Amino acid sequence: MQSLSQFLASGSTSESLQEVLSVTTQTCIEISNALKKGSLAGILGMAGNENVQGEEQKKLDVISNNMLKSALLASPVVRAIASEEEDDIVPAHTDGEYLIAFDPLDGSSNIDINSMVGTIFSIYHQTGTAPATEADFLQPGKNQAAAGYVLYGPSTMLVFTTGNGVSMFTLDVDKGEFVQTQPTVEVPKDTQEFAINMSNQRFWAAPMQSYVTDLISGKEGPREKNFNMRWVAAMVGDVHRILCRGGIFIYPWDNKDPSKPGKLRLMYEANPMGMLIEQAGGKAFTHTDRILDIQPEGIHQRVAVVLGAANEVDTCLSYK
Ligand code: AFP
Repeated sequence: MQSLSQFLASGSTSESLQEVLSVTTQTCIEISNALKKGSLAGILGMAGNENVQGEEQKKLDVISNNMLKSALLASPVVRAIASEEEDDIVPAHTDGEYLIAFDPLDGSSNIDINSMVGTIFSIYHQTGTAPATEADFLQPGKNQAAAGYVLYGPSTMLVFTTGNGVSMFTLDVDKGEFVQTQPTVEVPKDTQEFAINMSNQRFWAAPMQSYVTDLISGKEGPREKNFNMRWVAAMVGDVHRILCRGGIFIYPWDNKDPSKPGKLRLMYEANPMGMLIEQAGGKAFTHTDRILDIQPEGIHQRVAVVLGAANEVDTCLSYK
């Protein structure tokens, strides 16, 4: 079994991208170690602030953000970072080559119940002669040079792509390094498992209501098969399940807050997960468009998300 550094060195990944991936994943190992200490380190609970999106920050949101921010800003190949927990982008080195957008701790409401959380990252290759600006980040997800996440679960796992398929790595805690445990990942085209927050059902648009009604009608309904439901409440956990055993994940538009086109963030969640799912043979859409084609209008933009098994995504979107 090869380590992450052996895997990267043996492929066509440029040295500078290897450096970004190595800094990001090493920092995630430190985040994983901090998470393991839990209450013993006094790091659970609220930080007492709100992020730019009006969400209360947990102490670990802030700690993870600061760890990634300082590690990435110190790397000479990094041009700038954007984080779900930062109001604005943070420029690093004008002659750096990479822009990194990240959600430092996705699913942070799971921390207090000792359940799954993760770090999601999205990397763009971009050079320039002036310090980076927000406009540099506003590129469609199809331009990503790499994307992935580190899942802090019973074991700590790294899942990423550089555009040549998806690989999974498991943290060897004795050696403090990621080791490749699954060289290829494929999402089956069909599924009988869906993930959606059912408590929002009454707020969804009519086509989504009809689609989910048909799923839960099971064998006796128009789909003529039973569906199982799972909801981790951390996208990173739900997408990991889909990459492991298939399924469809949906966070649709709803009219709870009609001003928001969805809950999930395009740059920190939908784009990196969309790239992973597509690289594993699945599909990733809003209710109308391919996620990776969306031209972002702002770094904290939200979108509706329907991703996973290709045929099931098609079926979901066929409801009008
Ligand atoms: P937090 O990081 O604030 O816990 O949000 C996680 C998340 O953005 C995404 O990872 C989940 O899929 C989704 O929210 C869960 O949303 P619900 O609160 O509707 O379950």
